[in-house]
Amino acid sequence: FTSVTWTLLLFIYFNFSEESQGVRHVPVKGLEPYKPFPKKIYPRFSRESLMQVEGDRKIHAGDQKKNNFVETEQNNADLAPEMGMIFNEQDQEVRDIGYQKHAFNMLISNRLGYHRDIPDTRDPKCATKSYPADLPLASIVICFYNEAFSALLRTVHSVLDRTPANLLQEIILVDDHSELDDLKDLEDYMSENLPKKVKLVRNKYREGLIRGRMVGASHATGDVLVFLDSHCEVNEMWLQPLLAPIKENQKTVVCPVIDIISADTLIYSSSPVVRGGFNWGLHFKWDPVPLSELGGPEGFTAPFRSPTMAGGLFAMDREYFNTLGQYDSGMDIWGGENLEISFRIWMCGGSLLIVPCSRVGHIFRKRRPYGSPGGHDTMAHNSLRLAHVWMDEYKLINLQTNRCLVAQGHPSQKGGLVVANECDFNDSEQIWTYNEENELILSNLLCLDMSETRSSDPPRLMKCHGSGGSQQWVFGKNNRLYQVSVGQCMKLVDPLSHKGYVSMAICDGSASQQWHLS
Ligand code: LR7
Ligand code: MN
Repeated sequence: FTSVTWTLLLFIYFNFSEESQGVRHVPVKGLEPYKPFPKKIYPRFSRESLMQVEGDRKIHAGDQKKNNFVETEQNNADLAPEMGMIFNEQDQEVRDIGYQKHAFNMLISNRLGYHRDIPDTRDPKCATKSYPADLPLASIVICFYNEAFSALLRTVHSVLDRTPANLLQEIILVDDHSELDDLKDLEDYMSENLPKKVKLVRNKYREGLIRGRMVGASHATGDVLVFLDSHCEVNEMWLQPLLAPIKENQKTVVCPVIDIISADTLIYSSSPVVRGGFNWGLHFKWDPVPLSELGGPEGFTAPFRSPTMAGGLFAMDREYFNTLGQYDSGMDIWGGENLEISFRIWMCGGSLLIVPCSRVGHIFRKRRPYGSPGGHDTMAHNSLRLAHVWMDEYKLINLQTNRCLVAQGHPSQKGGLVVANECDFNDSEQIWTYNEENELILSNLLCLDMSETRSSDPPRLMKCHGSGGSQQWVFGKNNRLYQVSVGQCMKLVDPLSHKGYVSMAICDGSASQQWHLS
């Protein structure tokens, strides 16, 4: 008799309306064909030039021209292995300080300079799409706090290089009270190298990215706000596919596909097409996109609906942003605002789409290289605000955490019912044994049983009889807990009630029928 000890936990998943009428498509009728934006070839390192670099070279703002760049169209991946080579102590220092302050390889970032070619990661069919000529004007808002100078400037230049000037109203940089010295000289670089369209706002105090973006938006004059993190590179034709659905419907908020820029090699690579979700800890996560959301004549290139956004990269009509009340200005520093604005959009008549033909790369770091001023857990603070504002009674599910199946009375009481209560992992009376006979035994005493009951009655705790059937429980598809003799699944009766009653019901894969062993 071998047995495994498990605790039963119940999670309830939040379902966004799935009764989709299909994906909306960007209209193509009667529009001018897209004329490719002239592609420039930028100077960059070749293997040879890199091997010849002089000893004490320091690559920094504006130093690019002094270096031995060679014109090439090579893919960034071809050059990457040597890009991080350390020739001397300065290189070592740049690399090490970079990891410490920014959590990515700043040596490579600096060497790449402010312009580089990146692979066009779009589906080839995207290049044949056309968009209206009279798209709304975009104001790009980029907040930064202690960003690596080269990463910030590459973000800005990639926008200038790959955005048609007639669609770009302005780029607004919001310095969230950075302390790094080189960022204090940003005006010098800007006045010498950047068009007047690029503006800089400095926060007097550290506001965090949420209020930082609100500051940026308050300076914007374009029709559409486009938010970007300060370590991004926009790809070929990134903006038009974002603006077109907004032109069509002011309440449509759109995200590009976020490509991956490696924190260690700065190699730019394509991301799979996924959509945003979340878990009950209110953490953002990626989910696969159901095929039913992807179909249509445009296939995988059509915008599709997403329950949530990752947060950093999206475009939204400026007026609609204001109508919705912008962000929750009580949120601090980092975290939670991405789910908050997603809920806000869906619950206030808008919709959120991911646009596969728009690609923007983002440096994915392994850790966040900064804290919050008071050392507070701002993610928790912000998520609680989100739960209180938007989740109504659903916040009870979220704030009571998970529930575990326990005896309603004493676990040794024969005929007693079971209920789902708050989990307590130190409570031995919550420990179930699930054995090879598919019996569920509570505290090594009684078996979960459905004998001589109507099929919809709640399960009881009875003496184990060892002959399967009414005491046989099988975990199956959709985390269901199937009762063999009754032919039904165990269900939490009212997920929002504190009572935690369970009963049997026809298996339907719904959230209230999902049970987990942990
Ligand atoms: O106090 C701060 N002030 C700022 O201005 C802290 C940060 N910032 C800036 C920062 O310099 C950066 O430009 O705000 C921007 C975002 O901060 P990151 O890059 O540290 O955030 P992240 O990329 O780790 O986290 C993601 O989730 C955040 C939740 O608050 C934000 O929504 C980020 O924008 C978001 N990034 C993305 O969505 C990119 C794709 C990541 C994924 C998945
Ligand atoms: Mn980021």
